[in-house]
Amino acid sequence: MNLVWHRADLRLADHPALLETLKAGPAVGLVVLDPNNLRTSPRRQAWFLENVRALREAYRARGGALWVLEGLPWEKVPEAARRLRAKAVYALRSYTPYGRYRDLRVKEALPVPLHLLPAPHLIPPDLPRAYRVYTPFARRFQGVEAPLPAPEALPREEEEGEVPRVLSDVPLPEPGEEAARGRLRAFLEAKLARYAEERDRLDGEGGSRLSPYFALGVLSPREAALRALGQGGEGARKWVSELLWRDFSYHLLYHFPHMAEKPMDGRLEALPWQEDEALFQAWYRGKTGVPLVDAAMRELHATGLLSNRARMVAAQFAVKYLLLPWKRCEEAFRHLLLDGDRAVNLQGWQWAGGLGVDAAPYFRLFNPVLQGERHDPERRWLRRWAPEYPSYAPKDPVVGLEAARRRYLSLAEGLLREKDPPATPPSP
Ligand code: FAD
Ligand code: IRF
Repeated sequence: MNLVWHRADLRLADHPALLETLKAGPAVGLVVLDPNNLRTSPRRQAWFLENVRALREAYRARGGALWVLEGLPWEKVPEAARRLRAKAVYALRSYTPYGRYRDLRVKEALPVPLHLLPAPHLIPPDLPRAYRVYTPFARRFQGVEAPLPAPEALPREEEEGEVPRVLSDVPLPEPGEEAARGRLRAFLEAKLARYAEERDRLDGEGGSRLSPYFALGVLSPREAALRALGQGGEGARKWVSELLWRDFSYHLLYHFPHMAEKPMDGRLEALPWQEDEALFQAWYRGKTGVPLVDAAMRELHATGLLSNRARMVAAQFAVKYLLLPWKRCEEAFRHLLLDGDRAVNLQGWQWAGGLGVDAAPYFRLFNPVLQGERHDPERRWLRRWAPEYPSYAPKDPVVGLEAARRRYLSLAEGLLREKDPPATPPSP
């Protein structure tokens, strides 16, 4: 008997560890409900748990069994291995700091080998060469390898453990691999061709809304990319480039784990971050008086989802216009998102906040008025989420846009100039 341990890969298709386990003989699936991962909002707990339940159903439908144990992985994985007399445990490699720490501890605690296989990505995040800029990273993309099939039948075994129910405060998408695949199909049919033009819409209608599935590995990015590229066209290329941004996020956090705590450009740590509770609450609750930012934060609270454009503006507003402590904002934002993912969210915040990810220049500031007018010209999205505003013009804003913009530019310029190497060596 062997064990295949699912973590952020709650699916049966394109799962190298599952197939490898089955080659070695009969196997049982395992999910460990890890308090370190589940210390998050009810909506995200519920989304994870509902996808575990769907995975268990998929195991059952093929005759197999998924064990669900609650506790610390370095206790529960060895416990499951002992009880099943497993000869080995298989899993897909994790690239995040906690994932790597956890896997080391489990390895040490296990009396049998833990085989970690490369997880399906479009570009392996752990490329030995560390890229800080997206374009050269994305050039390493050489096409998609064919995804692996899901096993048709799984070995019979007793099930163990219950999947708890948690009540979500937002409606959840339908969980599970089949639902994800259905959504992918619908997106490819109806929206992919116009993706390049429509992806910036503030209402998010141009995108696939597959991110909550990708975040838990319910759908393999290889399967998604292969189908999109098979359809061809500019929309497909653009969409796959967004999936590459996802891999780039894991790549960054893998090589620069300190980006979880500090700006990638360390000089910007010295910005005068405003420890101002009222200001934070105004941003977090969508009460800044800046219509685009307020609509974004309210949609996020109400749905757990938000378009990329609205995320960029809301996050950048917190960092550059309000100078709010960006780590606190990043974390609060992540706990509201159904797709909230440490690596991707950190990349998004550091990119939008101009904190040193990619080549995003510090001096670029989105104007939330123009952004609204351009990407929601009929103001339908605005009316839905912040109906008190007749237009994208600020109304009693917590900061004046122009004054805040100038304050930020002069602060950032000062810091970035200060520690730059002098152009000519100072004379002795
Ligand atoms: P589509 O447009 O259909 O794109 C397809 C897939 O590509 C997405 O599902 C996602 O997996 C990936 N993707 C798309 N855009 C990006 C991007 N900019 N960076 C990395 N991957 C991308 N995405 C998350 O999945 N989790 C997060 O926690 C997260 N936090 C973000 C925070 C900020 C401040 C910003 C600016 C962006 C963040 N994103 C995050 C990226 C992006 O906004 C979402 O992935 C996207 O809006 C999801 O919608 P979709 O599924 O319709 O995407
Ligand atoms: N992975 C687990 O193994 N166990 C859990 O209980 C997890 N809960 C999660 C909850 C939410 C909201 C997300 C992800 C998880 N994950 C869990 C997947 C982790 O991202 C993955 O295990 C990673 O390697 C460790 I979103 O941080």
